[in-house]
Amino acid sequence: MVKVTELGYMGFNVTDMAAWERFATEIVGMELHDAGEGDRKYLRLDDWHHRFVLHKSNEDDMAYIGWRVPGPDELEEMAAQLEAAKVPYRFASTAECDERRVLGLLKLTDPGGNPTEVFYGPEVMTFRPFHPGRPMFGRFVTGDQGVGHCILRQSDVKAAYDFYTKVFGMRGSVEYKLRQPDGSVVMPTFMHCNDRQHSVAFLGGPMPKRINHLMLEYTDLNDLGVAYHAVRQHKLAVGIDIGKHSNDQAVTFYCGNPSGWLSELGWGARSAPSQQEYYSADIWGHEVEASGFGMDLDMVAPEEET
Ligand code: MBD
Ligand code: FE
Repeated sequence: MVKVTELGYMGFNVTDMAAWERFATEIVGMELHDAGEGDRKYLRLDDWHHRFVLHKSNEDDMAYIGWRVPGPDELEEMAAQLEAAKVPYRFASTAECDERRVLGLLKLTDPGGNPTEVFYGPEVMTFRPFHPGRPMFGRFVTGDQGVGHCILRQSDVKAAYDFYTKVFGMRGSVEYKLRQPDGSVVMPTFMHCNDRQHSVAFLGGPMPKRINHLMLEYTDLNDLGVAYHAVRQHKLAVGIDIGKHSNDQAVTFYCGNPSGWLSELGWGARSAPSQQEYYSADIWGHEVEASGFGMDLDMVAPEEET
């Protein structure tokens, strides 16, 4: 069976391009690459042509997500796996591949209705080294671990689990049982496809957008600190304050981005597990602060509860 190897890229539909450019570069540290196309701008995190595309739009949501396979044979095999699982898909045209700066591309939707692509052969601009949008102490963690992780909308978590394991070849499970103040228990599911502890996760239940958050990871704690300070200085909404997760053990915080969904910024994550575990709280912090981001999730360790 062929497996996806990384979360490679994403497209975002955005209403406020200027606000996104400032947020992505000045606060997060991404490199803006304007190819003069008018309706879109690129964001770089490493030597790839881009990792994210900002599309000028009248909605604020994820437009598409791209999962990588190693090469052309694996793309063909993935097509066969989609066929066998009766998931509708199509091979993208040469023009569509060029648009994404990849050699080959399949287009489909996941069980949650999220526009999903499987690709091989991204354009890597070895002649154009990553140039951060603001001074950085280190870099973004990418390479074999892909660009980061996200939480996507899935109305049927079982269907999502089956798709991401049986068709995309990922592994994972419920990793938390979080008892909430109202007595309910939230059980998020986390999936991995490489060393990154998770590349995609599902909360289940209704979500206003396809995406809840996208996590990017710094190699240097100072860059997380600089981002956190800038978010506080600019008085951006903080959905979940700084803390340390039990599953990936990353120090992270979540801030509202110009599209009104969350950008999780982090540092220090550990690798994906070889055997699954679950947790009932985070290690420290991660207090819910601003509500309205679909992450009013009580993850605070018992000693910290007031
Ligand atoms: C995460 O990255 C996350 O977003 C949540 C809710 C729990 C653990 C790790
Ligand atoms: Fe996360």
